Amino acid sequence: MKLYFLPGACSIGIHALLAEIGQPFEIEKAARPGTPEFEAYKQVNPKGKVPALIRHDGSLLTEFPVVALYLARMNPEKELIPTDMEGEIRVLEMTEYLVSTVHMQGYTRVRRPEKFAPSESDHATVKSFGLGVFQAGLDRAERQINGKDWLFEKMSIADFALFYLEHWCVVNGIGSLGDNCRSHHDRLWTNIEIRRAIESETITSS
Ligand SMILES: N[C@@H](CCC(=O)N[C@@H](CS)C(=O)NCC(=O)O)C(=O)O
Repeated sequence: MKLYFLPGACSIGIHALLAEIGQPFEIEKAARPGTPEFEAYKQVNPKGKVPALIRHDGSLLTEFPVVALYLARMNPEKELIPTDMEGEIRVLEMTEYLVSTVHMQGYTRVRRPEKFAPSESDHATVKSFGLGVFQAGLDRAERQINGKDWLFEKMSIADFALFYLEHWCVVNGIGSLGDNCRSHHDRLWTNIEIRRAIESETITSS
């Protein structure tokens, strides 16, 4: 299996998940739009995004929640997705919310306002709206953890979606973490396998 990543991008959530699972995998740096390497990367993933996973049979899998679910199902001994239907849909509901709303509708507005409004004069408004969505997501996660170690009773794929958002907050100073989210972030970040995996992204790409 091979993970295509961009250093520090949302693919760190899948990278951390692969490190937690502990089965062998490779990583390769993807390319950003506007770089000479991007056309070649689009031959691998026509969407041009990360995370992108090349599976054992050579096929491509994209979209964070789906890649995470696939990895959890492929490694059932790690119990990263509940096996009862109610448990499973609640974990998927949270994962989907964190990626599709908090990241794509919130954080992306703050970092890339030009994707939402061509006129620069609108960017401050777009960013402010995005920050509201992003912070509301972090606050919702904060309430849901409520003194537990994880979003649900056990560690699940949703924790890896929350982790990359928390990490962006810590590294880029966007939004703020409450005590539960801060401890949740640090619980994953101080896991040596996860830390090594994410730090290797910078080494791989230099
Ligand atoms: N819906 C996709 C979104 C992935 C996404 O937007 N990834 C960003 C990185 S955080 C990306 O590849 N950006 C490249 C770019 O557009 O420059 C998913 O869930 O995986």
